[in-house]
Amino acid sequence: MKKFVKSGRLFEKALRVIPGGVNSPVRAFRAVGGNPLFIEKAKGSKIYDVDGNSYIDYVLSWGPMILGHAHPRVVKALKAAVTKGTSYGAPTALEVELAELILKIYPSMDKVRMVNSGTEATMSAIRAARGFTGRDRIIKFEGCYHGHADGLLVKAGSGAATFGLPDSPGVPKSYARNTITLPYNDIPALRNIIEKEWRSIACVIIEPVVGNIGCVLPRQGLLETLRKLTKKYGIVLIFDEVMTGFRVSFGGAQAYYGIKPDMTCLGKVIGGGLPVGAYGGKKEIMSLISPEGPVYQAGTLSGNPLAMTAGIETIKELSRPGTYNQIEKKSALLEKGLIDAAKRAGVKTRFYRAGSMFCTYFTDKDVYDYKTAKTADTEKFARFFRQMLERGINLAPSQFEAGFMSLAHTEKDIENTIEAAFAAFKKI
Ligand code: KE4
Repeated sequence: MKKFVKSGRLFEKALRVIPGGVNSPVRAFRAVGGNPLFIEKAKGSKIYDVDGNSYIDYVLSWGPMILGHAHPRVVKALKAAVTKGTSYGAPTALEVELAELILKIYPSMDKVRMVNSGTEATMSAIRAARGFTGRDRIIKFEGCYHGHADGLLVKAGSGAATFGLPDSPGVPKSYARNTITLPYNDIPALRNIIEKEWRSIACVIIEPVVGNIGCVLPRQGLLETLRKLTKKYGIVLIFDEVMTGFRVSFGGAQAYYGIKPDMTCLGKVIGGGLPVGAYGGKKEIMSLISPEGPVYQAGTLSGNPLAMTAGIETIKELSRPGTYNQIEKKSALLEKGLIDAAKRAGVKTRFYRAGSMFCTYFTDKDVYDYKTAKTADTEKFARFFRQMLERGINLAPSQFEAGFMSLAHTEKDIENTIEAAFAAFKKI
């Protein structure tokens, strides 16, 4: 039995000074029970808690650590960068270099603006879309998470076409009213709303693969229909690729599915573990962004030299030939092993994967939207999570989160994970 004494003590102290003892809710283990692990360090595919327990890590800081933790190339570059100061509040060559790299890999964007989180990226992209179209309302999809800006913490109103309702205290009804929430993969509902309401709709924002209800794939035709309808009615199509960018493929979901959005939001991988978000798109839209245009958006630490350094080195390392074949092989090996382990243990699961993001649902129903994801047995997931933790495997502490593969995971790591999963499936 692993010991979690020091984590427990730290959590008690944290609870006295930080809401819920954490700086982001999902880390608190509320969905799986018990106290969260406090992490001491990480290297490659492994993460080590303050009690000295080690784990093969499939959270990878919720996506950024695609190279694995503390990659030598990134650490070396950061060590050199930090001796030159940590922030200037003035432009640097590094910001130009990262922007040029991103625009080369995401050609749907003519220009890109660095911010400090995915939330800032989506919030700013939506403001740009409203500024560009002069329209107020937005469409999002149930279960898609785009960060915690007010207008995005909204659930569907009674009838889908009616006004959204706040999904959190503190969000004014007046904000929520401008957000229409639709079921993911419901093409008729999407067509119906747009054809009726397009005059008031500034943008549609979508996770082209949903990583925030586990891992939900777009059905055949969803993204194509979305692209056609938004083009026809002058609605800005925003792909929130904060999670899918450099994850579903090097060029993200837009390259993988061959769909060109009007705007793209990025985060996670492009910061290599440091705080970076980015939003970009067609020049007609991006030329509206201050100081070039009237749509205001700013940030003290946007384009921070350390964060740019980590992002540049990460993307350059990812650009090496054969990298995505390697991570695809590792991800496919894990997928096969987990599906097989559940079957052999007689546990009904559904497994979905897009590139190196994936999810095992504890359900025997197909999962294609929020409602069907909710058929999963969260208690069973929580028991599985605990069994895997005991066996030294660190999974996302919620049935409704995605898991991630890194280039640092070895075949041995994956074999150990599959063995642990078989034992865990049998125990739950
Ligand atoms: P941040 O503001 O957390 O950097 O990014 C928000 C965001 C935007 N868009 C997508 C598609 C995202 O997945 C996220 C954040 N993802 C969660 C994981 N479910 C971050 C983990 C957390 O909230 O602590």
